[in-house]
Amino acid sequence: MNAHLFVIPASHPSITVELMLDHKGIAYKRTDLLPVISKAVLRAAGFPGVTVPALKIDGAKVQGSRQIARELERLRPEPPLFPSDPAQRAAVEEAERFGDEELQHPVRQILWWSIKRDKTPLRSYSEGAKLGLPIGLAMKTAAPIVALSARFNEADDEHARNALAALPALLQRVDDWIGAGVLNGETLNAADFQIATSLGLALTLDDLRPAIENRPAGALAKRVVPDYPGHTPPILPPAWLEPLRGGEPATA
Ligand SMILES: N[C@@H](CCC(=O)N[C@@H](CS)C(=O)NCC(=O)O)C(=O)O
Repeated sequence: MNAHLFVIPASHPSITVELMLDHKGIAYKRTDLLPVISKAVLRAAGFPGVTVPALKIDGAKVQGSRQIARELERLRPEPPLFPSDPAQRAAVEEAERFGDEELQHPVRQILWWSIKRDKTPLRSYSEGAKLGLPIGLAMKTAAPIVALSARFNEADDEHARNALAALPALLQRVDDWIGAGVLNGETLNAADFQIATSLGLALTLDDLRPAIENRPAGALAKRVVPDYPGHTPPILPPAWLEPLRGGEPATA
């Protein structure tokens, strides 16, 4: 199988697809892209959309972590990403949809808000990446990329604060799915790979880690993505973190 994956280093849905390719035992070539510039490269490579993860596989061009999960399942059914039992599959698909549509973006907005405020941690998210130019130079040219990325992702004060306020309920839903056996079961499924990377990215922020690490959602992230790249020291206004301090999380 000929697979070529386009990613942005430390992009959570990109890591989801890397994990799923590994799960399927599919070897692949990876091209690392800088945010913003990624859009032009993907267009030039013939993809219809402008986001990563983007996968060329046996001639097909597939974008979006959920679409890619289905294509991988079609091309190589074993080991599966989805349960065969219809009710269990529906539950996994709902958790996967939640991970993509509800959990990914708030975490992305909190990260870009933080990086916009202080670009120093950006380098840690690109550790080991092959960006086609020296990492020091890439970081020196990062200011417009960060500004544009923050704008595309609506990572302004209002959205970042709303994202933080939404996080406790999102984490609770993950804990509940783990309790129900939909997530973090004996064999990992597409929803585990989808959700764990958003949690893994969130755990790279010192401001978020205490609200996540000691609960079932944290255990899932540590199992699936123990070495998530990047580290952001505390930067968020303490008042915005108040919603994360309410209530003791259940222990893992
Ligand atoms: N929900 C989509 C999200 C795709 C997405 O928004 N990817 C981001 C990176 S995490 C992207 O390509 N952003 C373009 C940019 O940063 O320039 C998926 O799961 O594939």
